[in-house]
Amino acid sequence: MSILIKNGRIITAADEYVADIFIEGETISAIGKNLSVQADTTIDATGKLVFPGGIDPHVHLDMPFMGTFSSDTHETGTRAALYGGTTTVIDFVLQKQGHSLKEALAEWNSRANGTTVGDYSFHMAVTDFNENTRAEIKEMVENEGITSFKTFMAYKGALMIDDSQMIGLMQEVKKQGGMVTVHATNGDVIDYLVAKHKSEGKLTPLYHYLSQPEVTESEASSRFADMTDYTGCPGYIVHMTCEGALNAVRNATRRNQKVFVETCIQYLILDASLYGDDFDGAKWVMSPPLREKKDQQTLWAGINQGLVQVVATDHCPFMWEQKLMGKDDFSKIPNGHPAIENRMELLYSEGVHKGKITLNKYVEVACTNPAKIFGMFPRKGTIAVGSDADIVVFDPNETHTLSAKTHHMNVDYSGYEGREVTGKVKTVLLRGKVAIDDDKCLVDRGYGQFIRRSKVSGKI
Ligand code: DUC
Ligand code: ZN
Ligand code: ZN
Ligand code: ZN
Repeated sequence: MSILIKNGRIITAADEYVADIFIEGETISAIGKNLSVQADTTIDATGKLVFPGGIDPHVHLDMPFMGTFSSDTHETGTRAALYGGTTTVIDFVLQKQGHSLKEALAEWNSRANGTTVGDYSFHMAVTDFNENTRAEIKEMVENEGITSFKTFMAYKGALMIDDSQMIGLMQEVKKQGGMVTVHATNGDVIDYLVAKHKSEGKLTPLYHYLSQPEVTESEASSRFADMTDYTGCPGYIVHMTCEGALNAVRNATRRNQKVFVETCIQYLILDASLYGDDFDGAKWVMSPPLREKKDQQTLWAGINQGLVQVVATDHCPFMWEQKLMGKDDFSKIPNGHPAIENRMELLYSEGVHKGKITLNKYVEVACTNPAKIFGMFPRKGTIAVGSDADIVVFDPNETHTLSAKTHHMNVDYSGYEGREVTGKVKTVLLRGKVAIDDDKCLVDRGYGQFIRRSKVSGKI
């Protein structure tokens, strides 16, 4: 099976040029002007952008959390991702405290293996670091192709580890060639503020936001950076939202330290004014919460300064019925927001179309850097001879309106209902197969493959 994509404007993190791409089997076999090849299928990309399939390294599919499960399965979530131009996702396996990493991986494999539509990998969330866990880190890296280890500095009693566990984990992960990633907020301070607001009868979604002030994130980001500096372990801070936290990383650069930073699309374009005085704000109850306009400015600047390397989603959808679990108590609203399908189009529309980032930067933060940081490059994340043929053909001018009525995520509301975007995903290839064409999905459940990842160096 061969495919020729003709005459598109090819965008990578480094280049922009008009050429043809020839695909044989699952990989790109030639790139050039006016290629003279015989292809089974030809796609005319004249006037379109052609960029690598998006990589979303932060999604939660079918995840047990806060007494329920996130509502997208590995099937529905990866299919929705494909509709939105994201061909590979990295999902989180959660160790149960008191149990092993292997048990957790078996549980996630039982839900994801053979059910995904798009390609996927796993981060391992270490929620209980002890001598048994230590011995399993090497197995994860060497045998399972899982090279990133997620930690939580919040959610005490379920997910949080303390600083002594963090240091021990970092030392072991460094030794095995992996990376430690972190949800960096100060869980003790948040728990104190949650309890205080509840005791005062302050129970609406607004108080979710007011229980996680900027300082909880800047303090934890700074502490995490200090611990990675001390241990020498490669570090990555997920879903950064604010100026204070980014300045903690900026400070770390002054001692010549490198800490990777991810933000998510919602923190770039939505702000805390959405937490009004009624329950509607539950749509945006996520952790950390939305912040201020000044934080959006800092994050866009951080992308252009190279301090923020990745734009992900933290996709963690819940049906409105599930959100209602917290209708009388904000602390019972399942935390999370759906965006796996919207990230690439929103980042194009709000970032490239509005002149905040260049096209090359767009590809870098949405495709190339996630692949490099997490050990999938150059198989994923670029358009090059020998790379997987994961490709998006994109119309930069077509406008459309986002809505729960038309999205493919398994969730009955949209955080972006009625928002007009400029730019539309037209055709998506995954490993040499046309997966999406004109709003139709042409690959089945089970087409997605688990991507084993390489050891990482903390350098890109
Ligand atoms: N934050 C969320 O909003 N959802 C899932 C986990 C997290 O840290
Ligand atoms: Zn067990
Ligand atoms: Zn988190
Ligand atoms: Zn998350």
